[in-house]
Amino acid sequence: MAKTLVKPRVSAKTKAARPPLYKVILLNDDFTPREFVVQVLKAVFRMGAERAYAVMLTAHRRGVCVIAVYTRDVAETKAKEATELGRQNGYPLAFTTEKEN
Ligand code: TYC
Repeated sequence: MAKTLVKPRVSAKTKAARPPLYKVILLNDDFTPREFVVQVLKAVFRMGAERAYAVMLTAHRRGVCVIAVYTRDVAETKAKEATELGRQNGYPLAFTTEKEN
């Protein structure tokens, strides 16, 4: 009696590609008060006081500090919002975004 060959079904489900992530980077400057930088980090990036202070200090000492990674839209919106808060208060505080490798 001929055996019936049963082929296993191979799942054809394709997983959605993960969207690329973007870093938000804090840039040091000589004018923005440290306390103001900390306030912005807490307000826009939802950091606790200690983390915000540590991030501010890293940017102050090294020139830049990566704050967080988000999808492109979120990263760009937060960087813009945070930079705008500085402008509204007369400070040159700057945040940029960069695609993660
Ligand atoms: N360098 C600023 C000062 O000495 C403080 C500062 C820290 C500004 C981090 C920006 O991203 C920054 N007042």
